Amino acid sequence: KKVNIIGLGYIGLPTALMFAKSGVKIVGTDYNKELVASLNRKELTFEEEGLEELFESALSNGIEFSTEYHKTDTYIVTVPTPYMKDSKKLDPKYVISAVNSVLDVCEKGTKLIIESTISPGSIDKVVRPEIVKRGFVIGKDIHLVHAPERIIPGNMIYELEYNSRTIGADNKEIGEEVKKLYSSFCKADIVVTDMRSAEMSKVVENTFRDINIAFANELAKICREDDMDVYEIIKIANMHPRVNILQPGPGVGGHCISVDPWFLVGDYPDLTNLILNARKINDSMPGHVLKRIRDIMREHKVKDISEIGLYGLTYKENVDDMRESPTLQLLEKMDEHLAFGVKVFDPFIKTKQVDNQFVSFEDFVDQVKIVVVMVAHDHIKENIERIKDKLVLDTKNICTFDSAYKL
Ligand code: SAJ
Repeated sequence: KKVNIIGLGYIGLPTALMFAKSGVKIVGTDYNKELVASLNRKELTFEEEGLEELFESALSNGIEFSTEYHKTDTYIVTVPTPYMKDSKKLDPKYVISAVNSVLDVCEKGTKLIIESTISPGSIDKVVRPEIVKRGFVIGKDIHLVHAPERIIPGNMIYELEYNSRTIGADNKEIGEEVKKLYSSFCKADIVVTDMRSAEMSKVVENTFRDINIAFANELAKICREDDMDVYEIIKIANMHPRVNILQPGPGVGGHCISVDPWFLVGDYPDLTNLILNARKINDSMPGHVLKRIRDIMREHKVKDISEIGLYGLTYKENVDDMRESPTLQLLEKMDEHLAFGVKVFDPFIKTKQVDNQFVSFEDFVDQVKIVVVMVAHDHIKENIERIKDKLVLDTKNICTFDSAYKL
């Protein structure tokens, strides 16, 4: 029987391809007709290291893509769970709609595996009621499983194979069956646990990283105050066997680390001082970058905003995803305080998604006086000599020359 993977985005597609490569019969479903058509034309929809080769193997193993749900007994839901900026809550509408579409076609005794990140408690609060409402008996007609994804953009294919995984299930036997399914490609440990622990551990992992980055960012601010070298200090501290501080930067973006901690803050407002403050520190970083830009403008008497260039629009290096990106947050802040006109460039952003501020790399290098490195793409590392004579604010500590200003 085939496994039907619902949602062919950043997580669903590589997962579907990996299953197919390992010999599992896969139908990938997405409601986006264009996306499905492009996959059927053998064209990938986003860039990721190793994805093309994986696509080839999956195609030769007969993977199918469709806009329709397939009648079968195993579904994996990898639809997006958008985040509502104002309420800081997760919007489960795509999960709800996927679950209902599965219920329309599935066989009795179906395993319904949710991989999408959800806020802890959502299986009970959101998913179960949908199933019960439709007259299905959970544990008999439908076996619910939560198998949160853990792969990192930029290294997804490797991590699919070598990261350990968590399977949350009501029923241990079903958990073991799902574990067997994922073992078709996952070489690492797969832990079977209860539903609540699976939901919670996923969010805890991302919250841990957010707090660690917040610590590094706070250190960067302290070091700025008295002109100390935060990178040197972190490097030395990390030589201690029990210290492992992450790197400061212009902010924390992406759809995961900057979002998931809010679920805990939302549900436990009285108990989440540390988590809330870590979020605040990381969210304050684009403002800190703006302050640094102002320092440099003042020092060098640069008055014209169009002489400032922001390098990098994506949320991190070597990916094409702009969700919650620190540069977009910085641009928003600049709009509040400065006139429009700062220039931007990113080698991964091909369309003019950022109005007419987006220029070619040639124009960028020609026209700006101050370069703010916001993202450490390989592209800028390879072209670092081209900006050597500019005033550079290096928020990612990649510059090989001493003249660069740091966070
Ligand atoms: N960042 C720093 N300093 C660092 C590391 C990261 O400022 O030392 C920034 C990045 O520049 C970026 C943000 O943090 O703006 C997040 O990037 P990331 O590479 O840390 O993580 P994501 O969001 O791409 O992926 C995370 C991963 N979670 C953990 O490492 C705990 C990944 O394994 C998850 O699967 C993913 O979230 C997810 O989907 O939840």
